[in-house]
Amino acid sequence: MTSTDDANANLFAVLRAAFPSNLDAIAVETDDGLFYSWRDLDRASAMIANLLDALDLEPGARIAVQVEKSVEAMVLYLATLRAGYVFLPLNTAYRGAEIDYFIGNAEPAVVVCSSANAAWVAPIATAAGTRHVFTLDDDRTGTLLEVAAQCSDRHTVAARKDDDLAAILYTSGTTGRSKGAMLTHRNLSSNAEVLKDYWGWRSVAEGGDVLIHALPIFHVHGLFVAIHGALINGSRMIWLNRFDPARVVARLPEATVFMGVPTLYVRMLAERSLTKKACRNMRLFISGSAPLLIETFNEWRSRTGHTILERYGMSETAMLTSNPYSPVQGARRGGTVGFPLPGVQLRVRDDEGEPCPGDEIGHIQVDGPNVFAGYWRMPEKTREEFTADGYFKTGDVGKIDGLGYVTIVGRSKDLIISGGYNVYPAEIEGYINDLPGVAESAIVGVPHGDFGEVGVAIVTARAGATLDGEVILAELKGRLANFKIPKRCFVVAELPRNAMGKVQKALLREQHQGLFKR
Ligand code: MCA
Ligand code: AMP
Repeated sequence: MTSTDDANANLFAVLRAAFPSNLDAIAVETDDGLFYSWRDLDRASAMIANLLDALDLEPGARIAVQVEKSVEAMVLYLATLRAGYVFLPLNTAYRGAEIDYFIGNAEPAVVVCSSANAAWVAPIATAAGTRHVFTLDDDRTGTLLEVAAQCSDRHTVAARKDDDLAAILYTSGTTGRSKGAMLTHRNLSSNAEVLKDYWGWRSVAEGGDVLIHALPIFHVHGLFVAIHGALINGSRMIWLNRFDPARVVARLPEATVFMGVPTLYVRMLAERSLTKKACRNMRLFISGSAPLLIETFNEWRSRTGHTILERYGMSETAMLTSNPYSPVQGARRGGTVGFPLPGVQLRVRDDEGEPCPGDEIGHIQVDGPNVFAGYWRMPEKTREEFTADGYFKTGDVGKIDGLGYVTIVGRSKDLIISGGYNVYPAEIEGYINDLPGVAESAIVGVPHGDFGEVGVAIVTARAGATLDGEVILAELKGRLANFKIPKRCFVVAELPRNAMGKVQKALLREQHQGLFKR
């Protein structure tokens, strides 16, 4: 259903319209034995939406959420949509310095955090002017649910237009400081509708689908691509609050669709229980968020008989390209991210912004209804990231071959993707450079058998100071999300520089690339 003048463009209205007629059917089954019907999702999201409405918030108010994954956390997302507010998910690994920045930048009216973190999150929120702080834990406790239990389970979905904000997701692109990508109801609903068809989701009448959901729900992949994919198709989810390769493999025989970052596939391949028999009921394995090594692609196919479908997306755009689902559209080619999705314009330009002839490598630029509305309160930065004719500069470097397949060959932005999480060297270098005795630092990504790539720090000391790499890493712990902390830290006399005095990161990558190879 797309929005017209009379239809409500609120994404929740689009998803709710796809709920099966039998609301008592199971919508979500958790891996530890809880069952939620479609009616449960509708009632619970209505109760929390009524809680939010009772707070008398400004239109466009942000609801910041840093909680462990749970079905209730998903319901909070749905409630925020249906009440018409702006959902702001935050990685559960973020610590004080990061949360301080996000809440200061987004100024949320409401913050929902885990009870374990409330002691340090609440003061940050209050200092930033947040008037309401609730707790929500993954064992179905917390003040949010206690208050919502007193609210009505009937709620009229707030009317929202295509261009009204639905969510803000922080990402950093080139510079170290995170920017809030503003996503509208239409950005998200248009992408969900395209993927529903493109990935062959089957209606209940066609036998339906069952998605295994094992990704975090504070990023696009788990929050939008996976959840919207299931909900907009009325499909059941088998829900894991934390990824566990053995548990995912054990549930594969009951499922039909799985989505993961490459690390999840690498870890499942290490499970002896992963066999063709375990995958007999599956119809689709999707990978994205980071490059899928051709070795993983090939090993998965020989072990399970399934050819992984790799796709490419961003926080600013949701999904951009996908390998074909049906053989009629073409082969799924490992090492490529397939074709631009219907409605997505994708082009490759050189450093001067001119078209790259043939399949020459250049800067990937995109346009489409899924491309975000800009960075939150950063109009200048937003303008820099779009071309004069309105294409978004992805910061990715790639090419389009003669058959139309897109291949990502690198990034012009200084970005490490570790286990599917983005690590921005500039951000970490900033923290290290502020440590006593440090002259300067460079963070580079090196191959890692499990996470794909991880950060390694190379640091120089001020005159007269002596540094210890382990001490430097220990200093970062507790201040920054653990996944961002470099896995090794080397102290050197000086950093290699080119003629212009720029640190030669490529040289550092080459020096350390063998550190974590399997
Ligand atoms: C955990 N650790 C990591 C990572 N995850 N280190 C580097 N990179 C990581 N990704 C560290 C922890 O800090 C901890 O270190 C130790 O590993 C074990 O932590 P734990 O939480 O137990 O790790 P895990 O459970 O094994 O998590 C690994 C994981 C997780 C399951 C691969 O990283 C994950 O779910 N990644 C998916 C991220 C995602 O959803 N990406 C989509 C982004 P210590 O012991 O020192 O604390 S959306 C996107 O990119 C675009 C839009 C798109 O196209 O989708
Ligand atoms: P994010 O900051 O979470 O929006 O991450 C988006 C970035 O992830 C993209 O700009 C790409 O660099 C990378 N990415 C996403 N999907 C893929 C993929 N299939 N292959 C390689 N890189 C990818």
